[in-house]
Amino acid sequence: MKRVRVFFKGLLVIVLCIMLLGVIPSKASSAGFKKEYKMTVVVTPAFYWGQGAIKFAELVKKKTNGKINIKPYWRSSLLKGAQLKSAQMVANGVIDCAMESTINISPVITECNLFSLPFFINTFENLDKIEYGSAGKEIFKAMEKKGIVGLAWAENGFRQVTNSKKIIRRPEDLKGLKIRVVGSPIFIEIFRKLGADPVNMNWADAVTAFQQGVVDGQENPVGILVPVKIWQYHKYATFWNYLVDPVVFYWNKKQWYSFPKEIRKAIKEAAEEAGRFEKALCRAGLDGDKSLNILKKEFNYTMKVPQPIKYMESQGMTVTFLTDEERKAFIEATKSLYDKWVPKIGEGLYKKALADMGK
Ligand code: X2X
Repeated sequence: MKRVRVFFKGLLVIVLCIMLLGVIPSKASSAGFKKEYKMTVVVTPAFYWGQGAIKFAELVKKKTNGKINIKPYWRSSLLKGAQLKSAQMVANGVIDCAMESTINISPVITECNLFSLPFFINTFENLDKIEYGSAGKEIFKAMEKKGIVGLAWAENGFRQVTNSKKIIRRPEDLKGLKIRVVGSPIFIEIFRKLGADPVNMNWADAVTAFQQGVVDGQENPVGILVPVKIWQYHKYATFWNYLVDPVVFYWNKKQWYSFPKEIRKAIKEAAEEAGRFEKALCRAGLDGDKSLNILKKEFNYTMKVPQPIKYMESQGMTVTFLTDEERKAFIEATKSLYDKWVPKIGEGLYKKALADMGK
């Protein structure tokens, strides 16, 4: 009888051990992971930027073997359209992550206004030098201090002005034009300096404003202008590369460092790859064959609109490029903003950016 009891006790111990061994590893592998990680994005999948967000979510799922599922929420819907609140909401953990423009990050990370200094960074080469140079690193550090971790750079692009009234070649041409801008102070100040009448509005409301003619114009890069079919509302575009709009993949800091190392590595790699893809979409046809080739060779992707400027013209738009002389007048008109904004951005960061560009 005693032997039988010992046997059953032993059996029970073995069964319990097997159960524990089975349960513990599976619990550990899913421990701490949410069913869904919310990502805020200001645009929709119709835009190149939105395509980059989809690519990121797909790559993260693949590289983490399905452990991390990111769901993009389009048109800043988690923020009721208030795109400028994205960094604050990711920093406080209400939203897990974002793929956002530096303009929309700038209320929390003042350093991000570096990219919005008028006529400061004029070429893709200079932008890359800054992003992957000492200034870019300093911006990521500033982000960490405020509770968000920058994972990789992506892009919206150089912003160009469009309007329904006239060709813009000189600051005087902007006089009195109602131009929709993001509600970031530096944008309002730039357009006031140029004599325009800036109207600040979230992107979620902007298209209706174009349709109804509430505003005469707006400014955005090709990656927005082509998908939104801006020619439906505006006949005139001036390509002046007056400032640039990078996009950053970023994550709530507390959550980020709670992830195991291999998960962080996988997500970061996904962000870098999705960023490379999305940057190429936004630059396609604007940097010779470079980005078109990246898309074809690395991503097996053929661009539907490989020549965006010609395409805009074929849709009836008049696209204007400034001469150096004309450009100078815009530089002169906005130059005083540096006195106010460089100290806010940080003298040190500004100098690093200049050095990164070799200036
Ligand atoms: O609001 C805009 O213009 C947009 C979509 O370009 C940004 O989010 C900065």
